[in-house]
Amino acid sequence: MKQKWWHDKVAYQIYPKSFLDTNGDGIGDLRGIISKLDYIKKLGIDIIWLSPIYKSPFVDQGYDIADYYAIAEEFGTMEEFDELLSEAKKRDMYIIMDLVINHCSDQHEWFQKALADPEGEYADYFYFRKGKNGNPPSNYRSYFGGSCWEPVPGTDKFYFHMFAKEQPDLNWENPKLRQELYRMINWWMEKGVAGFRIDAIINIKKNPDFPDFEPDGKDGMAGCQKMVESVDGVGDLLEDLKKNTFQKYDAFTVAEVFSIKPGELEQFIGEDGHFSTIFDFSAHSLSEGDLGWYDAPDVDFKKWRETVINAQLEIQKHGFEANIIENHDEPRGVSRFLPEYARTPRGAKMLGTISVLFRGIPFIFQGQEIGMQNAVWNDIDEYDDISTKDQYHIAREAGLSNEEALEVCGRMSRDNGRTPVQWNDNENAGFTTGTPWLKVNPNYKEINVESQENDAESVLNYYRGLVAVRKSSEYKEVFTYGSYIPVYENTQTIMAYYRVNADKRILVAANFGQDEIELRLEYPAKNVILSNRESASKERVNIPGQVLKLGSCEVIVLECEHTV
Ligand code: TEU
Ligand code: CA
Repeated sequence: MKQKWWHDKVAYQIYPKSFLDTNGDGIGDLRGIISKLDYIKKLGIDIIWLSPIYKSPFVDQGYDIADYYAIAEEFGTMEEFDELLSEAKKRDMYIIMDLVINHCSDQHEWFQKALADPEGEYADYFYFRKGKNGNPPSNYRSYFGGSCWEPVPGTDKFYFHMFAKEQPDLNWENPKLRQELYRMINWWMEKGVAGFRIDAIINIKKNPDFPDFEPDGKDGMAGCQKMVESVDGVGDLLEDLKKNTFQKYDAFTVAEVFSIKPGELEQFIGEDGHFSTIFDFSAHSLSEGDLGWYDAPDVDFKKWRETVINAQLEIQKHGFEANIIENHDEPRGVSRFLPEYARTPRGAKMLGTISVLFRGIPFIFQGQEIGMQNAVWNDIDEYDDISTKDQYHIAREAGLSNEEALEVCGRMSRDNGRTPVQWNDNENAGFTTGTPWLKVNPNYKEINVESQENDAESVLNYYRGLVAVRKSSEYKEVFTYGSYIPVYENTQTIMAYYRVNADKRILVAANFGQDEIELRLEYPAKNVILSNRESASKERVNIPGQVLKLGSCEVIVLECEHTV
């Protein structure tokens, strides 16, 4: 396999609005990010992904871009962005931007011009279609609820949007539009960004006929992803995109791809794939409801284990995926993937170890490194997220009470990942001196960066050690290129795997259960590389007689004898 500059990197996602506010307006900003670069560096991070910071009306928190060449005033200025780039560079870190090119904002000048002249050239930057007897052209339900079609005022036409109505989809069949986007991407590359996280990119290919699908809900509509799943040809668009942009710069690209067809992984992440990598969302899919969040199942340990093992085995045949336990669209991983007894610092370390040492590019989401958890939400008005509001209504319409619907949102809301980073135990967790745009999780007195800085046993210091192990000169090779081999997969509570290359065999083993477990080692132990056992009991981490004892929520990273 050809080695690439990003293969051995560790990435960190910043959700700027919630990271750190430095001017008291309650909104995180670029200054805040700049001031924490040393903190991020100390965590061992190489690549920083910034969720959108472009000019936007923030209907969908910046995923609705009004100007691809401007920084949102809320976040700062282009000068500050340039400063961020150069400060990151000084520290050997790379910045990647969020690239939202399936759609833009309805405030973008292209869309404004399209509305002003629905027969003109800009209308063809979007999907403007005649309705059927005054009804929308097709029965698609958007990802955020309601029809995908919105009337174009003063005409018999509708425009297409897969997300909010303020996020009109761009027409990728139009070569002019594509050129505009490529020019913009190259402009950011020239500026010095190292690449992009690419938003919702699988959606760019439409079926131009927009055929109706069998309704899948009481509203008589069908989820618009039905069209995405049934249409062919996205690969041609993605290749065109890559050749005209990323490839010329050896950029790092990580795409958000939810549905790819069987057998297509090679085309996406193989050596000549459309992208450097894509996120592994296999675990995320386990708590997807058929009808909405309200019928989303809890994550079952065995199902989760089987799913991520299969994903790892499949992915390594082709390349690398990006491993996450949470992001800005998800509840916190500790609250979602761990049973209640494990939602502790110990559990957070365990989950982090399993994820960070997987084969692939680890992405750590802001706050994950201190074990942030879901917040408690008492009222639907406490939420800001458009998707949460939609899901609340879906739940209510399905007959759930206010309390029940709130419970559902509390479990699943995207705002769980978006509450401000908990920096210290001052008011508003040190995030802002003003009023935070979204509530701070009240558990900030117990969970915050400052207290963890001073605690050798904290989740934060553990994560630092974990990333350091992964990147250490001794183990970097095996954790980057070593193969992934699952083990003990028939046990009740153990999640374990080997990372193996020509000269090393590492066992990563975690006990997700409540009782201590004994495992017979298949290969003699050489040394303990990492353990989440608290220091008072660390001396117990020796392995007499090849029997490994793992207490509840204990994880161990063990180098084994390796003979080839
Ligand atoms: O998300 C795409 C997406 O399909 C899912 O996030 C999903 O629809 C959503 O979480 C439903 O709750 C990307 C971004 O990550 C997300 O923040 C944006 O809202 C979306 O695209 C639109 O740009
Ligand atoms: Ca601010």
